[in-house]
Amino acid sequence: SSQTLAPYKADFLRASIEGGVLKFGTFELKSGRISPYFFNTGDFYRGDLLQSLSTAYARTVMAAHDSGELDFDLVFGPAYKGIPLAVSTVDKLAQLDPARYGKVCYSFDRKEAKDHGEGGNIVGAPLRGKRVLIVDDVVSAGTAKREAIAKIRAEGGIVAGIVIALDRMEKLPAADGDDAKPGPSAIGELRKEYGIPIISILTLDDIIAGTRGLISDADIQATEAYRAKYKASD
Ligand code: OMP
Repeated sequence: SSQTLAPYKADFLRASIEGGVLKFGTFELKSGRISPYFFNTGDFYRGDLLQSLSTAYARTVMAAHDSGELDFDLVFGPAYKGIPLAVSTVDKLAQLDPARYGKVCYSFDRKEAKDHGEGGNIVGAPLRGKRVLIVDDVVSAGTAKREAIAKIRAEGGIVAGIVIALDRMEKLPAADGDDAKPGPSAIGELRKEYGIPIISILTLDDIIAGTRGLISDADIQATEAYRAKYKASD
């Protein structure tokens, strides 16, 4: 039941289902996998939903900071879906603890370089020499996060960690395309490769444990079958 989740996680999961952010059906993922569920942070576009989103990100960031797992100077949101995440998280951090987080900055990238006006590829605080916390939506196979890390490094930033809404707990796609084989987790490989903390508000296990009674049994069974097929071996 949702009792097993921290209250802010359970609230976030409930808001995600009620707001239609977490959907059940048939969805083709970026990786080509066909999933019975999809989590779209772009759908937190209503004021009350945005509040629950930014509260969940800010609480997660603060807990990781308090435990010593994460230290950072600025929050970076990769375009496009990361932009409202970074802005609303910085706003919420400053609101929840102004003494500690009032001076934390945000920035985001442009998808296309601008060659007039102020120029450059980054909007917001410059990244050079800064410890950069990436806030982003979902990790499936991990491709999108690799791109964001490369961009931050090219701007002279030091990637300090990643906070995401959902870890789908999936294995990396096999080189030969055979998804029946066991494989290491996409998030685990990112952690190892970059040596940074990657913290998710929710995991697929949380969704399966926390949505009982909120969605149909058929949707839960399909999601469990998907987990059995694609869950990483580590
Ligand atoms: P990877 O790059 O494979 O890790 O996929 C992550 C990206 O897929 C996210 O940044 C989203 O653009 C998209 N996505 C979701 O937003 N929600 C999901 O539930 C699943 C995906 C996905 O396509 O895997």
